Amino acid sequence: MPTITKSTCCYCGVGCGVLIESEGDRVIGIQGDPAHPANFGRLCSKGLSLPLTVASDVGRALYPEIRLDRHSPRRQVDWESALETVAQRFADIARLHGPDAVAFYVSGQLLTEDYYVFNKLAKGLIGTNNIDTNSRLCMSSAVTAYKMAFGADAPPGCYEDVEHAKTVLFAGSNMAYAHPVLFRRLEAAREKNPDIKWIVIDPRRTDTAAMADLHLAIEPGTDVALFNGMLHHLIWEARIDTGFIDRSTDGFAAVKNLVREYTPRIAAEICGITEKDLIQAAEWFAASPASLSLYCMGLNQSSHGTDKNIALINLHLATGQIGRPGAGPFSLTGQPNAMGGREVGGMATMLAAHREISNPGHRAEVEALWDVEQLSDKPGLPAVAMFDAILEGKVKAVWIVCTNPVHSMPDAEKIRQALQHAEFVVVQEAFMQTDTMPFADVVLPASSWAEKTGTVTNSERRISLVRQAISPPGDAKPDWWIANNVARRMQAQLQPDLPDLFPFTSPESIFNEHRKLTIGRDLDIGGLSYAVLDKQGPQQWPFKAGQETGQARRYVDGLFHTDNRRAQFHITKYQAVAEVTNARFPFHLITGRLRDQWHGMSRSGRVAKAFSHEPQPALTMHPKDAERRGFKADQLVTISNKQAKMTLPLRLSDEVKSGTVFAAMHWNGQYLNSGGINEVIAGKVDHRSFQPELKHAAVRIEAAELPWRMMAARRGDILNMQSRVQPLLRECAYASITIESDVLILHAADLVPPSGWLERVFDVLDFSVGPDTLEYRDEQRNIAKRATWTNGRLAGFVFSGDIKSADFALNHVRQNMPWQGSRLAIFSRQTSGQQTDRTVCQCMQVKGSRIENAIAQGATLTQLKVTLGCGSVCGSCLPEIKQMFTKLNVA
Ligand SMILES: Nc1nc2c(c(=O)[nH]1)N[C@H]1C(S)=C(S)[C@@H](COP(=O)(O)OP(=O)(O)OC[C@H]3O[C@@H](n4cnc5c(=O)[nH]c(N)nc54)[C@H](O)[C@@H]3O)O[C@H]1N2
Ligand SMILES: Nc1nc2c(c(=O)[nH]1)N[C@H]1C(S)=C(S)[C@@H](COP(=O)(O)OP(=O)(O)OC[C@H]3O[C@@H](n4cnc5c(=O)[nH]c(N)nc54)[C@H](O)[C@@H]3O)O[C@H]1N2
Ligand code: SF4
Ligand SMILES: [Mo]
Repeated sequence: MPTITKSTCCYCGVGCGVLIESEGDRVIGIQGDPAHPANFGRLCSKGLSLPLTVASDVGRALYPEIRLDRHSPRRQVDWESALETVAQRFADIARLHGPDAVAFYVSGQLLTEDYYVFNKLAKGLIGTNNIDTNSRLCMSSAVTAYKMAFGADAPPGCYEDVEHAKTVLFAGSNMAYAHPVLFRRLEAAREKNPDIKWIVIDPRRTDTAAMADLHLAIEPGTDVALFNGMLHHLIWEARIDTGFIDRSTDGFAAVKNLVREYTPRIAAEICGITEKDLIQAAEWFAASPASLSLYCMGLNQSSHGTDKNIALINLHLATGQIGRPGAGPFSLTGQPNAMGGREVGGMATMLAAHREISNPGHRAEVEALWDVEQLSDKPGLPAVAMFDAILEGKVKAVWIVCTNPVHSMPDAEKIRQALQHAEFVVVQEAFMQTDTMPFADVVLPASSWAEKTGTVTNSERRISLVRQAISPPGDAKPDWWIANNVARRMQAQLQPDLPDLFPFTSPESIFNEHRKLTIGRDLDIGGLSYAVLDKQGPQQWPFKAGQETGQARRYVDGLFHTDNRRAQFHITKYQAVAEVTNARFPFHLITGRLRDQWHGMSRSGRVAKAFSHEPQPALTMHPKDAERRGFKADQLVTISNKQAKMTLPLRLSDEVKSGTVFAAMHWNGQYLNSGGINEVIAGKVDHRSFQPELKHAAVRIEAAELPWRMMAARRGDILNMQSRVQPLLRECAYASITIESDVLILHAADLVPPSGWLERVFDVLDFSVGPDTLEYRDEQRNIAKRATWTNGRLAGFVFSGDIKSADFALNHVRQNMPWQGSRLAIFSRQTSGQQTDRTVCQCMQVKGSRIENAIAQGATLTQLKVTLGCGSVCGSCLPEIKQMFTKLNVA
């Protein structure tokens, strides 16, 4: 009998409830939890494919590993030695060089309980505030702005607001991809009420933007000018809410003065949009009975991300669009527990339960609650500065947990150098093949989704239980357990006289201590416990002792969390992106997400169908820009700036404006010959939030002159093959891995084949010549080909130097049908003009061409769902299908 475990999806900040179906230690199915208030049973393509990510132990971190020095390989050890080594080295370095010589780099994907222990270990025991997280790359501008404007962190609204809003402003958010289940609720609301207006602010015509009533395709980084211009118009036209401004805010006069110079005409010019559109957006925003803005990385990941957030909040305050159902500035959190990390204060710039390091009263409170002597009053190093300090040798030991900085931080080469330079690097991971892993002196294997218990807080401040359904593979342990066991050993060394700081025996015992720290704070969860969460389901904070439920919406009384309870306006001057384009680097490069992949792909990359929507890495360019330069679709181009150079295939689309190119952030050394797009992203930080500008770089694009081409495909055990091919990628000027069901596809290019490379490809993909493996060689033309058959079916090929017949061969590998006729035909036969046909629907694997044909023959959306099945499961493809209807001019 399968067991059903109620838990939470480990991907995005929507925080959908899931029902995990398991048998013994195998997850065999998943469903959305109909009772969970974030998703009411729905899941997106990523959530639905979670069982596939835990189906195999291949590639998982299974046992602790240690290397004695940088020149020897790591070897497997038992937990005792691993815990002791980490405790000893961290304690030694802290004793010898001071507590600030060690650092922790953690993650918004940790559970609150994991986070809590790490934070207490760094700040309470070691006495350093050097604990920062990948949330610095994600939410810190939103946090800073909320605190500046409202005196407290976290979104004021709740998910129900998406159903009450009459104008929805999406700013720098591609919700159709990044928060799909919540997006379904917005779609449903607009279907019910077609008067609802959607405004999307994004330099790209994303699936979200394509569905908008008004898409403002602004120049990258110009949001502040836009918001200031909108406010100018509203002040001029007396569309502001002076009652609310007088009653509930401070600082309006200075803002009014500032926006004087941002006339709609000037602002529209800066943004590269029409004045009419800017005014239309302002009108819809102010006139609406309820305007909701939903914003994400397009605002936060900027060298002036705090200003972008503030300028938008200024608009809400000036128009009184806050504190009512459907109104308010709602920052969407990216990771499943971005909020929980903020709650426990697991960042270099804050203390537990939204307290401030610089506030002596706050420090004293935490000292008393933790029973420790003195917390450091020195702010810790935020992510980018932390890695700079590692490179400079100021920070000597770093413990990286549940994040892959060599891929996700800006300036990948600098991060690699920093980790190379560090004295001691600990990597606590669930998967072995990340780009950060080669730098680990110690690997601590972590249990992961479905294998651990704790809590997470989603975008609407709702705390949900994550429950263990199966045992972790090998010797992997929960993150809190690892931290707690090192901490206990470290306390024995560093602070033996203090009372036991780490008495935790379960996630619940940690939660109970965390709860104590929140009492009396804005996020008071005094009334919450595992028992309450278990019985009443997920709850929003604040949830004080004695209350029956949490608070859905904050600031409904017009009172804020600042000292005088008034919200604060702040002036926001428009500043350009940190790297401006010029004659040498003429293109704006912007970055973002794909629909079915998650970050560094260590998890989603294990699911073949996650590749079907966007099988290959690409740089997207406007067709006119390509034509001007003589570029063709699919050719390889180099992207370069002062920092680095990398190569990607070119994709042509008018989704981007002329002058702007786009690359997805996901691809990295697991599937690509380089570390991915952060090779060329410098990431200058915002001076208040310290968040780096991950969304933008100024770059040059040139044709990559790489005449030697190679393509291979092989049917087999994907995870095994991928792990064997990965080390070969870096040797080529370009190489990438794509996965299609059980076929691995390898593309490579260079001036000439790297010496011995091809032989290694034959070897790792199992192409040794024999009765079922044919070879063709033309030494003069530098062509080498092999193909192999299993049970009379083509099971793979490697074509080097001439890939003209690759499409024909690939189709045969895909189809896996008995081979007819001469096997030798494989080396010469070509198919004509194969069009790349993308898989639009991941769940039912429906190709775009089939959907288009059906639409052309008059099918309605409902008929498509019935006949082809597309859009009938998770709905993530609906925005794209709706665009197809529009494109084919069918209403
Ligand atoms: N499928 C999928 N979903 C995810 C994730 C994932 O990896 N995959 N990750 C999760 C996480 S951690 C996060 S933080 C969220 C991110 O969610 P989003 O922020 O919605 O996603 P992104 O694609 O990173 O960026 C959003 C948009 O910002 C636009 N943009 C770039 N520059 C600018 C600018 O200057 N101004 C404006 N207004 N827009 C700009 C980009 O074109 C892009 O479409 O997604 C979460 N959900
Ligand atoms: N250019 C550019 N760069 C970006 C962005 C962008 O838009 N553009 N977005 C940024 C944003 S918003 C974010 S959030 C970051 C994300 O960047 P990362 O944090 O690097 O992203 P992930 O790949 O999700 O890393 C999580 C790691 O934890 C591991 N893991 C999974 N489960 C567990 C577990 O239970 N325990 C432990 N210990 N490990 C586990 C996974 O295998 C994975 O390697 O990237 C940032 N970088
Ligand atoms: S929207 Fe998708 S990825 Fe996000 S929590 Fe829900 S199922 Fe998971
Ligand atoms: Mo994020």
